[in-house]
Amino acid sequence: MSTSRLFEPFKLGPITLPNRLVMAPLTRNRAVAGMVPNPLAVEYYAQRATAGLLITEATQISQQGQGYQDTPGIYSKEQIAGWRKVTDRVHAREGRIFLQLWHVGRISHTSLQPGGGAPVAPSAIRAKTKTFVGGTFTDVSEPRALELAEIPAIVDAFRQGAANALAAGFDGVEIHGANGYLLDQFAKDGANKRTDIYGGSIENRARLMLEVAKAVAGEVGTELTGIRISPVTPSNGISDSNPQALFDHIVDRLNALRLVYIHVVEGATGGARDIAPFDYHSLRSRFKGAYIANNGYDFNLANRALSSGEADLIAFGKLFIANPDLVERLKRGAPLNEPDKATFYGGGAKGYTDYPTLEAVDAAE
Ligand code: 8OZ
Repeated sequence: MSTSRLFEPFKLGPITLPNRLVMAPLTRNRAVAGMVPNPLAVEYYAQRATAGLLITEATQISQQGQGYQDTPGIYSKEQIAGWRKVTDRVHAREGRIFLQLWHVGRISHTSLQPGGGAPVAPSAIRAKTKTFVGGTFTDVSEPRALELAEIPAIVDAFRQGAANALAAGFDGVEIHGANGYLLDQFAKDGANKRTDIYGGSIENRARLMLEVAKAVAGEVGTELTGIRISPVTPSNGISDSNPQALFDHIVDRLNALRLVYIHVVEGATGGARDIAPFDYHSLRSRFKGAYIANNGYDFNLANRALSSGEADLIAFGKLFIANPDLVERLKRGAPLNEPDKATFYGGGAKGYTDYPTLEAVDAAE
């Protein structure tokens, strides 16, 4: 048995996590009609309930906020009812689960948008990236710039999504401020060329993310509100000329809002950790709440980050896809299952709910 800070409890706002492992939000594209979570999601999340904290796959707060086929929502009664089954089963297994609130902004396709319209963005600049619709990867559509008058409704959709998440039984919510989606598009000057109060200076570009954080925290409580950021990721064609100054400012303001955690994707999401110089310690020291570190962590790197005090919690993505009992496996130093990329996005039980636990392996022997 391994002794590691990873297996020590952590108090996150009102809840006590039994360990420091977080299941990262992971898009799986298996929602059913009406963008209701797949019935298999109940078993998928429950299988992973020994994680200190589960964070759901990114979940759109409105139809406009959807950018890929078959991602679940949190804006209809049916979606809330579908998620309720997930939270009930996770809680029955004594797990804890936050819902990730998502608006994709320009990373979308007209075929997914209300009335077949253009996706919305800070500025009418198409991202050089693809989305997944109709079973294939397709260029994202040309977006239109949001009118100033439309912005309050977007903030309100995040707030309502958070209220719906609590109605569905979630323990809290995570705002998706990362990976080149709407809030990251507003924050970063590669995507935001606005000349109103939401563009130009760092203060102006950060405004939407901070308004959303304030509205969500006002709805569900600061102690149930976390946020994910990715200061230097190039995901989805995003870029910024001065990410350190931008995110130092954002994290100062998130600290003033007293959010319960920042969840930081360090480096290129799902890729190199050292893609660009960035001082993550600066964010850590500015923020008094919890710091969840993510991206390419394995057992050793996680231990180092926890023992040096660089992070409070570590989020694992691909390892949790393939290892429902990741906590137990790391504790025992047991071998890990390999994730199967071909079943990450879309499909059914294969590569979703059929990864074996150690217990299942032992029983079969
Ligand atoms: C992979 C495929 C589609 C979306 C993210 C929500 O990167 C995603 C995502 C990841 O945050």
